[in-house]
Amino acid sequence: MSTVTEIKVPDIGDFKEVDVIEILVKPGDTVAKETSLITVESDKATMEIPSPAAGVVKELKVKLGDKVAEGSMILLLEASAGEAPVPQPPETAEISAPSAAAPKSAAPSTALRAASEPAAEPAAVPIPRPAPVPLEPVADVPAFKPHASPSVRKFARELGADLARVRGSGPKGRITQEDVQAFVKGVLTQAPTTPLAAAAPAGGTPFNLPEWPQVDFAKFGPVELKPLSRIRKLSGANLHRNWVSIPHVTQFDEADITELEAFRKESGAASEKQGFKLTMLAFLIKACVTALRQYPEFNASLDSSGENLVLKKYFHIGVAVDTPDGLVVPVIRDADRKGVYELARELAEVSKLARDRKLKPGDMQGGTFSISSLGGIGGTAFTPIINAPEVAILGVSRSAMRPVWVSAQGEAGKFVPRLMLPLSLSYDHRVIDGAAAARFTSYLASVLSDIRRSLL
Ligand code: CAO
Repeated sequence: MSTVTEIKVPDIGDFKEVDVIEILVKPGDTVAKETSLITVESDKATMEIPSPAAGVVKELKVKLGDKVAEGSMILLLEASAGEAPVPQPPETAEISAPSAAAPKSAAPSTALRAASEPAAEPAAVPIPRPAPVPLEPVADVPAFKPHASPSVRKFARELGADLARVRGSGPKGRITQEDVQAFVKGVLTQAPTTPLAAAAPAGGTPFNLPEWPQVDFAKFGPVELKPLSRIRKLSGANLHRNWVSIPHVTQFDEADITELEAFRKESGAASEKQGFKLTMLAFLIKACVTALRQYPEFNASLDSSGENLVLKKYFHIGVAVDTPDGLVVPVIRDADRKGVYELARELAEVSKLARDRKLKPGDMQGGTFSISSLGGIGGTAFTPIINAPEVAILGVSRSAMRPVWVSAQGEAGKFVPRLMLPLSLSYDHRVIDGAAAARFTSYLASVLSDIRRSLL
């Protein structure tokens, strides 16, 4: 007698709800154990959910666009003759979002991958690479990281199509199987494509740029090939997406932190006894929270329709941390409820975790606003890239003692030496106007010059 089993979404880590973006089987299909059933996608990653057993698909319980979570029913599976009943729930899906700490043992078919990361090939089934020359001149450098599910990647590989050249028509520019087919057809009928024109996000203005220059660098001198780290590839793809899809403007300002720096030094002894530094960054987080309360549209995200602003009533601040493998942005949660000592201690902990590659994906999620501080390194200003789906990021450069003209108070009519901190606020101009950004940075500067304001 055949057994019909409910196949459900396994543990998908911290992802509460994900979209069903592909259904890879239909009723009547015979599937083997590990055959991919559906592809789901979070804002950061795609994952194929494999069948935990062999059998015949009796009935689908999901459709495209459904939102599913752990335990949601996918389909009914009739076990093949001789098959043991399907164990439920199937093995836990491992997350491999941009974290160096992702477990190495994650099975490729169940691993949540960053959306633009190429799918790992199953070790036991090597897919022969076809000779792709007519479809993808080998010398071309992909100028855009393609966003496609593992099965579409496999399909493209089998056809020898370079996904970097395919325009995605799915949500968020995702490349579908139909897009790959259309691309191949276009190439075969000599349709003109350029890497960026092909890669322009769906619905966006296609770029029509000259081909990427192909240069044999070795012709000009000795070179060495250094593969990009996994973190750099993942963060690079996200930075590229954010850079091309958000209209950035950067507002520059400076804050007089003379008193704040003196206060920080005075108060630092207590934290040093406990083994951490009371850093300027902790005060910056505190001051940013005060400014975000005053200007809530900076602590917000556009919703997926692009028609509403989601104003967040919590203050989770992302902090860019430079690691030998690239940039990561752990999030300090509920910064509004923490004092500067607690923030400083937590900053020391997360930056150590980041550098030791021990951050978990959850440590980098849920941010509402980010700060990138290069002050300890140098520079006078820079233009940070917004960490989508946030709408603003504060860049901080190196403070310097400078003569400032005083026009009021006791020392009116004189230059006085003041410690000035350069601020660079990049914002999403779809959401924030220039005037609002200027108000935000001047308010922030006023809070930093008199930190008592953050108590008000
Ligand atoms: N101006 C002048 N000096 C500064 C400063 C500023 N704005 N900010 C920090 N410093 C000084 C500190 O006083 C400290 O000096 P001492 O060693 O003499 O005490 C030194 O720089 C190191 O500062 P810190 O230990 O307080 O570290 P931090 O809080 O500045 O930075 C962290 C911590 C994790 C943010 C930082 O290590 C880091 O990774 N920064 C890089 C972020 C980045 O790459 N952003 C780029 C994103 S866009 O590509």
